[in-house]
Amino acid sequence: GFTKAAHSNCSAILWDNLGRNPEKAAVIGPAGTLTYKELVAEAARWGNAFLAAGCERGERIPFFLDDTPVYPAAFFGAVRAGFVPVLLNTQTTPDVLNFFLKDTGARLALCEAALAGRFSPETLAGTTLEKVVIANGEAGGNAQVAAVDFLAGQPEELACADTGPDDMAFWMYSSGSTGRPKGIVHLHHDMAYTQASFGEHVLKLDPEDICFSVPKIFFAYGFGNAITFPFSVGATTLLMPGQPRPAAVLDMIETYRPTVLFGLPTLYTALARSEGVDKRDLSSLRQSMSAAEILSQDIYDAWKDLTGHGPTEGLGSTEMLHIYLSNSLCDHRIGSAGARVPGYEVRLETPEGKPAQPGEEGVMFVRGHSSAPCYWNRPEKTRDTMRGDWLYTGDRFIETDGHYYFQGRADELIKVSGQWVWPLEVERCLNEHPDVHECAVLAHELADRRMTLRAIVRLRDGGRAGEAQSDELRAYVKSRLQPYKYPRIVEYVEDLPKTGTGKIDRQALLKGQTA
Ligand code: 3SK
Repeated sequence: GFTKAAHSNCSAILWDNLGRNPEKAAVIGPAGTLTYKELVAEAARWGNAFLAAGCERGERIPFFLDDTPVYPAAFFGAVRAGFVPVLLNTQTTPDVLNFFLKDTGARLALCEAALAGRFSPETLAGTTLEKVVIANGEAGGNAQVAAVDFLAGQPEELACADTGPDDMAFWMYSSGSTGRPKGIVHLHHDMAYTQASFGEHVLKLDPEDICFSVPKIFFAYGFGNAITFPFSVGATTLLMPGQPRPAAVLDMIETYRPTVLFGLPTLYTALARSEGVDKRDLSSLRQSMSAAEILSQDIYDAWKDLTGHGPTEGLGSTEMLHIYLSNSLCDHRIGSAGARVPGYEVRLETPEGKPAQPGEEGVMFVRGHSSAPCYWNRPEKTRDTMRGDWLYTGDRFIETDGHYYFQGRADELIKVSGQWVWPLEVERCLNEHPDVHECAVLAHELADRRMTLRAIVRLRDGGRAGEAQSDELRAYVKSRLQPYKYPRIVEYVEDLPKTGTGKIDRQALLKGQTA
């Protein structure tokens, strides 16, 4: 059966551990270890510090943080005191960070010391930001205060704000089809719902489990893996700050012996192909989860050879907070995103608006109580996506035997390394390069089924097609956009095919036709 707990404040997910296992390790890792008792005390200090700083009920507090114990402490302190953490991607470019600060209307933000330079005067221009609390290091500029000073003298007990299950609890941002990110609003009852659905029915953690989410906490996927699920059952989370390079991830597994690993296909590919992986001790892992993209049979098999189990694949969304389609350890169909997770309903609709029949393609709608009610300040986007209590996913699927097979996006967004890329943004960037006359950027499926970007470029006169030029174009995109948006494949053409109205004919390019 499916039982749902509706927390009136989602900090109960952490605080409930005081009554059952206060001395148990809640967080471990290179940035520090905290028991549940210690983590609750830290969270209380954060909540009290936000109150002392004059934060008001419902006020948004952007988090620009890496994965260390500060993240759960500040998150739970903020929500318990009635504030709204906004979990920001730390790869955000200055212009988008400036937009986030304006969109949230924040007065106070948290920033990792190593990233403090990102809060430059240009980034703060036109925003209402007054103070930046620097975590895990020293404060620099005038609006900055170090977390140690911000927290000094704060009590280790915190009364819970008078919130209700349907009150706004936290936000995450998703990149949108127009390129302008959308603030996704989540409510206090949403975390418990993901635990009651995916957590209890697929993941089935035990208090003895140690979870290791390589995707960071600011991703909805990482947030559930590293926070919601382990804390809901009194298990332990292993937090790894910094770049998750394969060797570093393998070192973490050997040192901290996690039992459940969470990653994307890109991670499993990198780990399975990394040098010396077969000599590493991966014996602590009992399950590995993969989401966001399709995993190839090769990598599934390679991971199974290394660990005794293939990665369990699922699919979710930031709007739904976590996974609503999933395989499981005992029922895995390779190439499928899985079956409906208990607690969620899904339906496929044909382009004519009719229910798709088994074997027929349709766009997926999903329904469940972890669904974000709206995008912040975006009524039209909200109307497009949140249709009654159904959420329009834009993902095309075919259902066979209750299992769903991804067929692509209904619009043009492309998911690369688990993150959405709008090809137009990359095209616009490339078009600014002095050697580019015009270009088109398309999705390209690699042999192992991961998606990447393919740029088809017509150079200006004098431009020289070749590897040096391609390297320069890739570096150019990486320096201007978030690095994962670079086109891995660059091809050159004399001319690009055009439609009758003079637009680049993307359909023709997809069919392999050039002008
Ligand atoms: O992309 C996904 O599959 C996903 C899974 C869980 C939570 C969030 C997302 C976007």
